[in-house]
Amino acid sequence: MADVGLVGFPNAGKSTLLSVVTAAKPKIANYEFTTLKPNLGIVDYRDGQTFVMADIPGIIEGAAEGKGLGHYFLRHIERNSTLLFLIPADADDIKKQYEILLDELRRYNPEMLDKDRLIAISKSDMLDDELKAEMKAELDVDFKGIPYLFFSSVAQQGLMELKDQLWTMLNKEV
Ligand SMILES: Nc1nc2c(ncn2[C@@H]2O[C@H](COP(=O)(O)OP(=O)(O)OP(=O)(O)O)[C@@H](O)[C@H]2O)c(=O)[nH]1
Ligand SMILES: [Mg+2]
Repeated sequence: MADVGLVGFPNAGKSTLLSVVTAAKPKIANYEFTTLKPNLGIVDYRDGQTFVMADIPGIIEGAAEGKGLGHYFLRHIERNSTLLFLIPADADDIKKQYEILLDELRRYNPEMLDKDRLIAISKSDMLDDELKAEMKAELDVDFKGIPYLFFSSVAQQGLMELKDQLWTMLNKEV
C-alpha cells in the first residue's frame, strides 16, 4: 500500500517525478495517457527512511463517470493517506485544474477529500524568477491554507523540499 498517491491531468509529469525520486522506471512521454496502469516506487528519504509513492494514469474531467481511464485507477489511491496534486507550470489555469481534479475525486468518493493534500507545481524549470513570483502571488490567494510548492524533475529543483513536506505530512501526529 502506497503512502503518497500522485494525482494530476495526463502529461503533468507524474511518472517523471516517480522516476527521479525512486528507482522505478515508468514510461514517460510527451503525450496524454502514457501511463496505463499504476506504478509504485520507494522514495529514499533521509537516514535510510523510506516511503512509497504511487503513480496512476492521468485524471480528466468526467473521470468519475468513466472518461479516460477514470474510475478504475482511483481505487489505487483510495487508501493513501496523502495525495500529491501535480499541476504543470504551463497549465492554462492552475486553480481550475486543481478544482477539476478535486471535483473528480469528490465524485468518485467524498472521503478522498479527507486526505492530506499537497499541491506541487511541476515543470517549474519553464518559469523565470519574475513569472514565478507573479504566480506565487496568485496562488497564495487561490490556494489559501493549502500547502503548495514548485519543483522540477528535469532540473532537479525543489525535490528535497518536496520530500521533506511529504515526510512531515506522513508522520504528523493525529
Ligand atoms: N520541462 C519539463 N518537462 C517535464 C518535467 N517533468 C516531466 N516533463 C515532461 O512532461 C511530459 C509528460 O511527462 P510524464 O511524466 O510522462 O507525465 P504523466 O503525468 O506521467 O502523464 P500520463 O502518464 O499521461 O498521465 C514528458 O515529455 C516529460 O519529459 C519537468 O520537470 N520539466
Ligand atoms: Mg505517467
